[in-house]
Amino acid sequence: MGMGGGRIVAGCLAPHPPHLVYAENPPQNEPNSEGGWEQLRWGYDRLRASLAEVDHDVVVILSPHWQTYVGTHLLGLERFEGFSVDPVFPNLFRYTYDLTIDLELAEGIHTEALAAGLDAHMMRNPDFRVDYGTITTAHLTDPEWSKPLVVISSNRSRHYYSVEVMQEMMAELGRATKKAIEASGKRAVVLASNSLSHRHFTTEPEVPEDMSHEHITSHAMHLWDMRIIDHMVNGRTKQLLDEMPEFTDQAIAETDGGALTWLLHALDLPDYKATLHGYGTVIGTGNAVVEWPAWRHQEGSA
Ligand code: 2X7
Ligand code: FE2
Repeated sequence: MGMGGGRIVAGCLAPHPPHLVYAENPPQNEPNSEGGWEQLRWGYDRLRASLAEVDHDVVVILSPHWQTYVGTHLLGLERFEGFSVDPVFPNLFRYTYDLTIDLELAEGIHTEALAAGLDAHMMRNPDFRVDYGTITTAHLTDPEWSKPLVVISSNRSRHYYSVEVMQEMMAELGRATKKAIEASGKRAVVLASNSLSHRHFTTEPEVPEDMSHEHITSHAMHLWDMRIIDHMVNGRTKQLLDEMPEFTDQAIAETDGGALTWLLHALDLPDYKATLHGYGTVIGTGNAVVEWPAWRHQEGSA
């Protein structure tokens, strides 16, 4: 791990539709499927192959489905075990998890967040049920669960205040995350667990994985998703951040949880091109699997 070499080696947009876990039929998930959503699952195959080439010690995730209203929370015990059910799709996602936390780094981010003037808390309840967004993103990026995690909540400032306040607070949290990773001496992969446009169909086909029903909910949602992806793959981070409030409002985007804003600030506003590993819709929402290969832009990295 090399003390002194602490850094973010890759950052990813790694969305969490539970349908993707359902479609893979892993032993941890109860329901069985005939597949489905292959475009996105092939995207995750490519992301996993890419991350396999990047030496790292820890994976840091921010999920929009761990929603906190009094500050940012971090999982604060070495291990969390339990059974996670998606409340909207209990027919698809009933997953037995057992995850390990890098407590030292979680504490480091907590300390840096407080030092930056943010409110932050460690979650020390051993019976706390980890949200399905975190579990889905962790599973899809590493089905072996081979690395310890740091798990960060989504402070819902977009909902109790405004989308602009969400941006400011998540920018600060991103900078605090970067600082703590650098001080830790560890090499981290950082994951924003969110979809892009997020208008859902309100009914499901009889066979949920029947792909003849799957498409984006509207042309407007498609245009927004393509615009945001174009910014990412061309290194236009600042423009993306400028447009984030409008995108979040107009595309009902899951960027409302702040994960993408947090990630882009943790990566220090990258001006290099991100790699698009895949795009696809899930029950009408837009989802992109994207990687910022930070290690390629750091000296002495391999
Ligand atoms: O949480 C989700 C999501 N973000 C996208 C699609 C379908 C279900 O759950
Ligand atoms: Fe979601």
